[in-house]
Amino acid sequence: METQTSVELNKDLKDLRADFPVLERQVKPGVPLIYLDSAATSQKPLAVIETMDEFYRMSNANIHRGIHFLAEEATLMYEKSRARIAHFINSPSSKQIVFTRNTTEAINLVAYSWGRTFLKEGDTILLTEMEHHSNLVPWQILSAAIGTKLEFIPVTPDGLLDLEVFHNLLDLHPKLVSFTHMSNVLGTINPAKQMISDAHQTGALVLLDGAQSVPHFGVDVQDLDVDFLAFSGHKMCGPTGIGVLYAKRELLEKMPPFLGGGDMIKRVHLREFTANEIPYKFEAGTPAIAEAIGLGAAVTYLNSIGMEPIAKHEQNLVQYAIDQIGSIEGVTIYGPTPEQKGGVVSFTLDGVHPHDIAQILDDHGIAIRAGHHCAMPLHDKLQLNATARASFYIYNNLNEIDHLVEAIYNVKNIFGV
Ligand code: C6P
Repeated sequence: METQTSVELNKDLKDLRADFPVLERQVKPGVPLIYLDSAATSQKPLAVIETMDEFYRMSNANIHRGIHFLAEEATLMYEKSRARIAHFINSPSSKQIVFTRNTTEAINLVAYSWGRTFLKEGDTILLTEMEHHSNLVPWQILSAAIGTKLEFIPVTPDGLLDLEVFHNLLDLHPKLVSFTHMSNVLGTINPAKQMISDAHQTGALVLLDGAQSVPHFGVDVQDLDVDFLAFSGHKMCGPTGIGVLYAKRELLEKMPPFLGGGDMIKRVHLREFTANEIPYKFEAGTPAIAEAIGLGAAVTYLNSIGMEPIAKHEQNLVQYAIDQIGSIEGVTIYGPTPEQKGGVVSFTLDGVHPHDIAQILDDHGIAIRAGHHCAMPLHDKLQLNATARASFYIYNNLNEIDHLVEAIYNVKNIFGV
């Protein structure tokens, strides 16, 4: 049943699975864990776990403050990690990499700092119907505060963005177009490069939500010519608590600080301050030092595999999963055809609530997510309360998908559907 490329990839990836200690777990005696929830958060390889462990054992100190040996070492490790991340997304400079807690905070930073400074009442922000709440609510908060208007690119019945409507909406001359590179529900990979170019022609800036793209395929900010890119460490083999905002230099230079406190200043007087240089201007307080260093290790790990083989592997998994799950009677899969999507398969089964599917799959050791996946408006559009979602990463294989399919048949048996 396996395609030629999958067989090759699975042979290579056997060693790779050993890098993830959690994959050796059994959820109960004789039932091994099958982790199909990487869109929520990925598992962590030893390379990341050991780097963070080593940092806390041997190098722990606060950064940018001390001149003692450990402080200098910790600062060097933190900044080296920033440089690795810059290289990973082809940022022209590591100064354009702002560490945040996650994608959510990175988008909020832009909405708060750039939005409140450069937008005014009546300005249009163009979003899409497939956004995660993290790329909706910050703009809703901004609109409530300053009176910006929100418009939305619709999702077609095939699970794609309606690009014709997008082009019509560009006639409104939005100041910002903000959209997800890859949908966490439909798996749709949006044609970011073309959309960014089209948006730029009408004078709009573009924010790309890279939470689901940066972990899974090569994202080159210079090639895309994107203005802002937000992503999370924990979805790309890194730790929780660390994310990234990339932005064009001239934008970061002009944006005021988001949070005030230590490290983001050059000079403080009782009544005023001068802000530090970029990116420190946006990193108030003691940052997530070990986590930033862990994310650097994650990037090195992903590079050692290569983003192209990762994307190809996931493409094989999603193709196989759609073929197999899609052939089960009563199943509906949401989103476009496999060539247009990443490693996410959201589905429903007639007569069974997605939470019940997830519950029974859990008895089989299979971890999936059920619910609205923080994309309620998209589920409203699909006229659904919830979907069941299996999502894949480098450590998954075709065998696990076979188990998933068997388990779905068991759900059908239990519910008599
Ligand atoms: N989606 C999911 O299970 P944070 O929580 O800030 O790291 O990422 C937010 C986020 C933003 N955009 C997209 C497209 C996302 O998928 C996510 C996170 C997870 O689908 C958790 S809700």
